[in-house]
Amino acid sequence: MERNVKLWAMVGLASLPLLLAGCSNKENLYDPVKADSLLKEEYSAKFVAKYGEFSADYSWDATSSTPKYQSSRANGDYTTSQDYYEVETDTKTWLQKKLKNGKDNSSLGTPFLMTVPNNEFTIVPIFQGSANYTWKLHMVVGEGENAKDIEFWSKSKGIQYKETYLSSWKDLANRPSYQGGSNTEDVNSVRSKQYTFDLREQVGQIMYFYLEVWNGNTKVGNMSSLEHQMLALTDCPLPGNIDKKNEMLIIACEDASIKGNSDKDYNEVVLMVYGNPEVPKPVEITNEEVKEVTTKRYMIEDLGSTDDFDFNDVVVDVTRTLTKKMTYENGKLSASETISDEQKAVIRHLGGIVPFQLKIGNTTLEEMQGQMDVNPDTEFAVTGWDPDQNNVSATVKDVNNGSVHAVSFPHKGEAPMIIAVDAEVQWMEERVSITKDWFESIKK
Ligand SMILES: [Ca+2]
Ligand SMILES: [Ca+2]
Ligand SMILES: [Ca+2]
Repeated sequence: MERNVKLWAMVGLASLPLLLAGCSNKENLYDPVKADSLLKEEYSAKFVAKYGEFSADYSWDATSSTPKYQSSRANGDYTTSQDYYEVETDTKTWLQKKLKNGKDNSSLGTPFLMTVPNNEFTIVPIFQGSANYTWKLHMVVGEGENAKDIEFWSKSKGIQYKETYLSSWKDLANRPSYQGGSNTEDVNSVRSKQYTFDLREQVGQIMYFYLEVWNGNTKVGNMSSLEHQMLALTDCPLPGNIDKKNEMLIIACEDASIKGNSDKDYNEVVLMVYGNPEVPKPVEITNEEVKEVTTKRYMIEDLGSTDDFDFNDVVVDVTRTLTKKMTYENGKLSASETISDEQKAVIRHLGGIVPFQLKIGNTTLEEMQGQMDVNPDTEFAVTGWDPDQNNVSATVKDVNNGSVHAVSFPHKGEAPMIIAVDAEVQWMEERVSITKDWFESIKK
């Protein structure tokens, strides 16, 4: 691979004098096919001259989290910490205020699932209320045949406590019922083992929790976040003993069916989830429907000049919103069906002079005039965009000789005229080239 790139780069550079010579040859200018290939060769050569060689497997797609619901099984699962995490008093105080014991707290949240973040995240049980039932905590990652059900914790497992009058830590599982049993409400301190997951291979996929609930040897049911048996609370202050780079989320669980005679206080077990920089993002489920939104920002070079790489000549955000109908069985997702696919494109910025025509998915937009340094924010309905395929292209017109150039999303190893980034990434100032470190963040 490396060798090919070098060779390709040398050819690119060696052809530069020929190209310059070619420009004075009028015959070449009027051969549109030749003009197109010459211009692109010139562009590639200058790109390599400016940035040096780049890996032949760069994809030029720097977006971080594309939902890929179809991909393979989770493999790494999780690791259990050697040390304990001690729950801060502030967290416990916040929790007890938020989740009033014995009160109906169901309005604090909706049914939800989550999406797998592109970083490790950690789950810690931080509170247990009084409960006769026992339970096993499951996390499901992915859906359909590839769904993986990971059982990673059970009631009181890995939790220790200290009474006000004791100086030593004891296992919660052995706390006598006359002292309060597994309820941590009135103990002085609580500490727990932590469960750290690395599911980056499944980034963007669906994940959710459920409690498998038992009454002695009789199974009561699966109490799932999909069916409003859990709350996702995002407003808890980050504890002082968690690094500030983390985001955190509280998951509060109700162990009796809220369709039955549950008190709906959601404090039988409370989990803290944290991750740097992100936790699994809760996604609200309304009427058993969920919206999966994917946005990519495409930054396009219009070839109006081949010596700047500002990638701001056309900046367009493309968004796909899939509405999926979810079907459950025993608290687990049994099927999801896409019931609508809405797509739009918004032209965020123009910074070039040549006329251009965008094609996004199956939709070819009207030709537009190039404009310098404007943010039109004009929106168009589009269809057929596939975020995994990056099927976005443009035709640009050379106003001097009328030649038309097709600009498409680059194949691996090609000098790019289009780059995909997250919609939060700002475009460059006029004629300020993107820097090389942009490519270094691009995944292979
Ligand atoms: Ca309850
Ligand atoms: Ca440019
Ligand atoms: Ca420009």
